[in-house]
Amino acid sequence: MNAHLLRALMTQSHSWSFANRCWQPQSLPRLMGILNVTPDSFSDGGSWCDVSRAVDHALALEADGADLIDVGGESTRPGAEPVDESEELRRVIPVIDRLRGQLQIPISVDTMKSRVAAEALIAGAQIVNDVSAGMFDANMAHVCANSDCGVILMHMQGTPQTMQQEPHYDDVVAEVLQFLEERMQAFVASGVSCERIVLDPGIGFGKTAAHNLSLLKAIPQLRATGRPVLIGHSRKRFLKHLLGRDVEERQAGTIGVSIALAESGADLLRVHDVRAIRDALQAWVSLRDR
Ligand code: PMM
Repeated sequence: MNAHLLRALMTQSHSWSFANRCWQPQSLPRLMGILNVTPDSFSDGGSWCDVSRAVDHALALEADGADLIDVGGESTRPGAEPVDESEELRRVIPVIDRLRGQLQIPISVDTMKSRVAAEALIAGAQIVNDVSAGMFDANMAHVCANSDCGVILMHMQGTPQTMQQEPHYDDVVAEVLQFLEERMQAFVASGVSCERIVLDPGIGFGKTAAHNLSLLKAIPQLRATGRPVLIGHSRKRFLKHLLGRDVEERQAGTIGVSIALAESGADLLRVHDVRAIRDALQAWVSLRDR
């Protein structure tokens, strides 16, 4: 299918349809609460490896106002070692299994592996969040096509092992957009309707601080694809560049960026500190709409 036909088929409504749900755009971005069941993620690594603690944390994120929970079993921080499939399955499936029936909100699985995605969908996840947009595992689009799950496609230059070595773009916004449109076309060609797809420019994935800032300013261009846009900026390293703060001191910076992203129309924010960001956004929008 060519790009013009694909554009013509797109609704431009930015609604997101998956698993018998249809999420329309709303005045505030929806919040994806982060649950990393990894020993080595950059900010919360090791905190939620025990299944019961992970489940309690997911329930707390829901109570704090998360709209969905993202469960990941492989760290993608710069330089992280890859995790083999059996270990990733061992980390995420029991958690998703326990959350099914306890959570009212949908679960996404943060994985680049089609088998992990497939098992997670069986266990109760309704969304696949693939930070490689199907580039790591060519079977990912097929697994998604065989389900009615939501699909998040993210841009990354290189791999987590190499991506921060020398990120380079001639025009970061144009190149990220082109990649995301091509990956969306590939998923559509495999049988995933575009209404099920969300796009993410991949903050921190093979980007300098300047690249990240350009992408954070490009929400309108990203949304011109017709698809909802997710941003994962929470506690990330560009905030060190902006504020000089280490990872445990980046909540205020994350909140400031969240408000700017809400103002420019981002549809979903992937965040650690759900309650603080929910409160900040609600206070901001109450004043704005008064
Ligand atoms: N960032 C991380 C992991 N998964 N998924 C999406 N869609 N977007 C992101 O920006 C993203 C992601 C790395 O951050 P973490 O270690 O805090 O989970």
